[in-house]
Amino acid sequence: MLETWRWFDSNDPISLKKIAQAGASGIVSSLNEIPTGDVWPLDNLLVRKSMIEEAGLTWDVVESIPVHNDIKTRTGDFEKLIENYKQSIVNVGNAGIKYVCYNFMPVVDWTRTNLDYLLENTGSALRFDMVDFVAYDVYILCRKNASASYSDELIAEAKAYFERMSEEQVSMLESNIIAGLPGGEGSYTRETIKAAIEEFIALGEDGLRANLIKFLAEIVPVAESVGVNMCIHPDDPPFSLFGLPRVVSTQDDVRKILSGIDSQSNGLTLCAGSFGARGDNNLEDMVKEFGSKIHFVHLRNVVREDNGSFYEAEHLDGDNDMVGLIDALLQEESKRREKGINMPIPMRPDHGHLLEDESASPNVKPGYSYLGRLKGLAELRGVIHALSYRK
Ligand code: DNO
Repeated sequence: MLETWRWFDSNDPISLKKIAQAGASGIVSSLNEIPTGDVWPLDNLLVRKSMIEEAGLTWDVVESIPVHNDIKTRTGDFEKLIENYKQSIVNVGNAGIKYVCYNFMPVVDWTRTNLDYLLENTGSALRFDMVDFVAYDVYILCRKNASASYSDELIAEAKAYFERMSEEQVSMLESNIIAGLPGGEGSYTRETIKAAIEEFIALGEDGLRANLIKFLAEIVPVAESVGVNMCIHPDDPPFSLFGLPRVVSTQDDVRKILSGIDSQSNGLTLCAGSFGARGDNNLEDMVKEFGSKIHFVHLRNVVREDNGSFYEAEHLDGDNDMVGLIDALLQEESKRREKGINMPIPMRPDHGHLLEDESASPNVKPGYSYLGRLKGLAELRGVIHALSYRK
């Protein structure tokens, strides 16, 4: 497996030098400075690439080229936006980068309710708490018909929680949910998010999936022509939020996407933490089924709770069998080698805990601390080495 690391850009508090010292050889990055929907210029890609290479690293994966909401709804200027997206893929291919991660989450990108969840060891983690989320949706955002999306029990708990909340807690929860997290797409106010939600709810799951397949039908041949492998990132969390349709949450969802447009360039980002937040997703089985179409992996673990809440655990701890998953990925790589295909799977330690040395540092992005990821990468590397040695 290729050890990679997410580096946002030159404003990232974690320097390329530190990343090289962590032992990663590859970089996962994105041109965040380009507004969503615009073409990524080849020149900007080449400048970013040479910065990375000067540090002795390689730019292996683009994460993400964000997909504009108008493409997801096929409204407004979507045809022009798709043309721009194709041109960005061509430019990425011409810059020599082989993988493009993207997602098709409606309205909100990855979502957590608590960015500083205290762990027993006094470090902190990211958490998605169902009761907090329902309190926001039903009692703070006051979305129309929101209560129809949840059980009576959850609504009662959310009401009790909302009644205890201070104003400060309300605004913190609101900004965690709607202001957007690092690398995420979309930042809203209460009014703009409500309008966006209505539009997507009207589309429904079948409508959203059909729009994804139509988008892929246009971009995948272009990706193929320049040697780029598209890899869709799952919904995070992998279930409906705000009553919105979700189409990349389960093994069956992925099956529909990959078979919708059958091409090596139409692949998957296996994000263990996202898919693994559902107990009914079997990660090893996904590796076996989707095999050669797995182009990129995010290795991260979660502890799930009964009502749908979860928090991000140590990389080797939590409810997903990380050793089993890595074993399955190594087997997939050896199948590729047997066929003479030189495509090691890029992986990155996804997120990390916030530990003492960085806890007072104002610039650390939620989930993207240095030490937490350094620890995660070291543990994962240990597993990879041990399993590779055995084979
Ligand atoms: C969170 C990430 C997301 C992800 C994008 C993929 O840490 O997994 O930012 O990169 O949603 O398009």
